[in-house]
Amino acid sequence: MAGGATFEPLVDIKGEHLNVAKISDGGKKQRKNWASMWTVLTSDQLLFYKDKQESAVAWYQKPGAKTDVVQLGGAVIEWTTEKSSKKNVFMITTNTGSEYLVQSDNSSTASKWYDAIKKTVESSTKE
Ligand code: I3S
Repeated sequence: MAGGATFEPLVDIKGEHLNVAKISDGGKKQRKNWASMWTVLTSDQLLFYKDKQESAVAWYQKPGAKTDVVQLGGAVIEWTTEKSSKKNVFMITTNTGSEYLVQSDNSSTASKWYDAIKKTVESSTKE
């Protein structure tokens, strides 16, 4: 696939529906609005698509697509029990101050994504 290398995840993880709420955009608090998003991990980004079909076309080819691109370089990922009453919630804080809550009712699904994202954060964060 042309340009595939850029999108090759470091860890073997498939796209999956996760519950996502963006609670801060560049340091500006957002109203919490949980949505089920088709989530894809690349070598340095986390992509949230409205649905799986949307992920079939690269986001940069679809300006109108409701895709959120989370840069993982310099980000922080941590489990949280304070930001939501839901279980299995972790928060990603980007280096530009955006905050995303990510959740799955299935604890092993949540752990698998937490671990994969954490590894990707570490490998894509320059010292
Ligand atoms: O942190 P909050 O404000 O208690 O989050 C809840 C609200 O976003 C709520 O929506 P409205 O208050 O706008 O109706 C959501 O329905 C809840 O899911 C949020 O709480 P949880 O604990 O589920 O993240």
